[in-house]
Formats: sequence, structure tokens, C-alpha cells
Amino acid sequence: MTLADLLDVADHRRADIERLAAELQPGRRVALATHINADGDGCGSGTALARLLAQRGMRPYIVNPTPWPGMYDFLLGSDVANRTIEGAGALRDADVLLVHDISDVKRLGVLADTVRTLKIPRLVIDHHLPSDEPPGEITLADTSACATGELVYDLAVTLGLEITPAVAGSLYAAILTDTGGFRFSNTTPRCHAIAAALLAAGVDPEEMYTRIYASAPIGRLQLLGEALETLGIDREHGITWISVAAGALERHEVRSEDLDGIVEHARSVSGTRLALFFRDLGHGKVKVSFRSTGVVDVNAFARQFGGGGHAKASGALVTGSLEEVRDRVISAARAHLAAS
Ligand SMILES: [Mn+2]
Repeated sequence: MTLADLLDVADHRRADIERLAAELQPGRRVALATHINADGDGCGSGTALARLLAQRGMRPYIVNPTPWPGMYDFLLGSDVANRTIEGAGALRDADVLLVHDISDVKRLGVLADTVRTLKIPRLVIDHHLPSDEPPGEITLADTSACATGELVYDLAVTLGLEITPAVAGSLYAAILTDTGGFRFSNTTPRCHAIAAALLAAGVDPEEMYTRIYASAPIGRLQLLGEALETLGIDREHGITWISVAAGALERHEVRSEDLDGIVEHARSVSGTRLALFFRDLGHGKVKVSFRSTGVVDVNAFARQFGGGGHAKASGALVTGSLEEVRDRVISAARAHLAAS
């Protein structure tokens, strides 16, 4: 395979894109929605889709279940309509719904019930493992894509849309963050080839690094310091965990996006097979993030707790106090690791 071949769009993806394109008609209003607590892939693929579908003559707008994260404000512009503040009501104006970076409708949070009852075409672009209740019927889904942004890139190329500098920046942010800065196992030759194409289209990699990884509020590091104090390890099973108490975000005056990547500190400990991050939401629910360093399938494990995601990165929302949930999940993890 030559380097140029890497940018070819696989036939099955092309076929899926053509089926999506039949619904993405000029003049139509398309609502774009990603998961609760949008990350770089959700924000990057959403803003790229908004600009690409506008090129196609559509009227796109963003409606997410939780507020736009401030650290990704730079991806928005006056040309992208963000109607998140209007909540589920904004979905009722849409002719088409396009959900991205989600395989399970529950990940749409407060929008989920409305999405379940929408009578308009519901499209999905995603790279998560399939769930029991997908958010739509017409899908471009491929777990081999490093990010949803990779699939949006394929859509742009297949439909002959222009990768403008703004689109390139959004897609680069999506791929950069979902691969952990081109370090995780989803970092493929093709992902680097697309990144190269995006750099050629005008992305400044140092500017992206500065905006995404070097613009932290001081509270983020203070919170990290506090979280690292909770670092626990079970060397026998290779389980490492970190916790954040309820109210910690408020105390340090930071937002949930400032927790992104904390679990990587647990994963970075030598001998870790499974890294866990527990965030006490303060109302009897604990958000648990699961990260695998190798053969452990954390999607299968997260499903025991009603969650899911990817084989090496998953999440779940578990009922109970921080201590209860931590004990329960770590006990189950010991059993899971002993069996695998
Ligand atoms: Mn993603």
C-alpha cells in the first residue's frame, strides 16, 4: 500500500455515505447532536459537519445535551449556529437529525426521549461499538475509524466538499484528541495520513497543541494534584484507579472538560492492565471511566454496569456512593481480569 492509497475511502464507507447523502439535501434544516459532555471529537466533528453541510446548501445547527465546552469555543465561529441552550425544543425545527460520536441513544442525555420520538430521518456517524438502542437508522459507523472526525473527512471527500481551513482545524482537533495526541492504539497509518492532509489544508499543529493542551486554568492542575492523592493500585491484578470527590469541580472553579485525561495518569502506571477513574457526581451517581492498556476488553466490562464505548476506552454511570461504587467496580474488575 502506498501513502496515497491510505486516503482512499473504503467501499463500505462510500456506500453508507451515499445513503446518508440521500437525506442531506439542500435547503433542509439539519440538527447536529453529540454526546453529553462533548469532547474534542464531538466538538470537532460537529463544527466540521456544520460547515460542510452548509456548503451543500443545507441549514445546519448544533443542539447538544450539555453546554458547549469553553475550551472548544475556538472551533465555533459566527458561521456555526449553536442552539444547545434551547434544549430539546430546538430539535423540533429540524428536517433531519444527524447524531455523531454516539452509538447509544442514552448518551444524548436530556435529548434522548425527544430523539426517540422524532419522525424525521435520523442519521448517525460514529465509531463506537454498537449498542442495543442506536440513536438513528441511517448510519455511517465503523469501529476501525480513529475518530468520528475520520468518518466526517471521508464524507467530505466522497461528496466532493471542500476541506476549508476551518473544517481542517475541526477535523484535526477531533483526531488529535481521540487518539490521545496520536498515542493510543486507534492511531493508524490512515489517521496520520488524514492528519497530514489536514496540515496541508492549513492547520497549525502548534496552535492546536496550545489551544487544546496548553490553555489550562490553574484550577485544572490543582484538581489534578488532589486527584493524584487518591491514586490506588492493585499490583496483583494490574488495576490502578483515581477518584474525584463530589464538589471538586466547583471548589477548583473548573468544568467537567477539565477532567479529560485524568484517567491517563492511572493508565500510565507501570504494570497497569485496567485503569479506572471515578467521578462522584454528588447525587448518588458515580461516573466511571475504564481504560485498557492491552488485551482487557473494557467495553465488555463496562456493559456489566450498563455502560460501553470502545474495547480500550469505555464509560458507565453507576448508582451508589463513591466508596460503594469504587469497591463494587474494583471487585468486579478483579474477577473480570482473573477470567480474561
Ligand atoms: Mn470519538
